[in-house]
Amino acid sequence: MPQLKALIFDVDGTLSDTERDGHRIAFNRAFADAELDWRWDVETYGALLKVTGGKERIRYFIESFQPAFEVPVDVDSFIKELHQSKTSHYLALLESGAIPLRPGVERLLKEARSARLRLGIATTTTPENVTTLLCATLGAESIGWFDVIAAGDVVANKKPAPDIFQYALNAMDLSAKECMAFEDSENGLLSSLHAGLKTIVTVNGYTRNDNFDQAAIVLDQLGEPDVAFSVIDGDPWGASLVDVPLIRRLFVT
Ligand code: XBP
Ligand code: MG
Repeated sequence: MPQLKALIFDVDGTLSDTERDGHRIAFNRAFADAELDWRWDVETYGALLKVTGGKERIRYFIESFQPAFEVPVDVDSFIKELHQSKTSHYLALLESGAIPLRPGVERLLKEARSARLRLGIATTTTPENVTTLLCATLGAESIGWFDVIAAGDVVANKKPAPDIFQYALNAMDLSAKECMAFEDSENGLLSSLHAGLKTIVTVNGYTRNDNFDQAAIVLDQLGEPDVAFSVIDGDPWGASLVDVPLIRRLFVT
């Protein structure tokens, strides 16, 4: 039976609830700067989230929601520049402290380190978004807690493809059977499962109704000593928060 050696975390929706009040706001500020009359309200953004990757999401929006938009000749450059503007706005939101970690994240990361479990990140978002989030919430030294920050365009095929988790496993020189993944969405779970990882899911407002078949357990959050998680699916083995003992229990089940 392989031994648990590492935890690999998704970022958006898992480490922090970044989409509704973070990325979505940043996209809208970039659209305003570009004098585009596009505004992604909460509901529209929820529909657009089925496409992972900010650049891919803009392209999908143009193709599926803006039939009358006069697409620039060099649409790739147009999207790239718009996305760079969005990322600048998103980084500013992170640096302002507007986006905290979800409950239990800091606690679990520190517990995992104390238990000598290695840590990795596998995310679709832009690498700078990850390091800035870690700096803003845990301090700059937390970047070094992770053996790999596998992020964004480092792989050609984004989630739900397994590429980003496979990239992280290769970088850590680990097999999927030695790791537990943490995700928040159906796209993310498909990615981690197809890469062969058991996966703990913590849902959020946008993903609560996603399909999480085959997840090790589905929760509303990781929990804290004074705030128990709610179990949406799976067996918590009597636990009220996600800690290393529960992860080990789920890992061998
Ligand atoms: C979520 C995503 C990202 C963000 C936007 O990534 O799909 O595209 O929505 O970030 P994950 P970018 O859940 O894998 O962390 O604009 O930088 O892509
Ligand atoms: Mg996510």
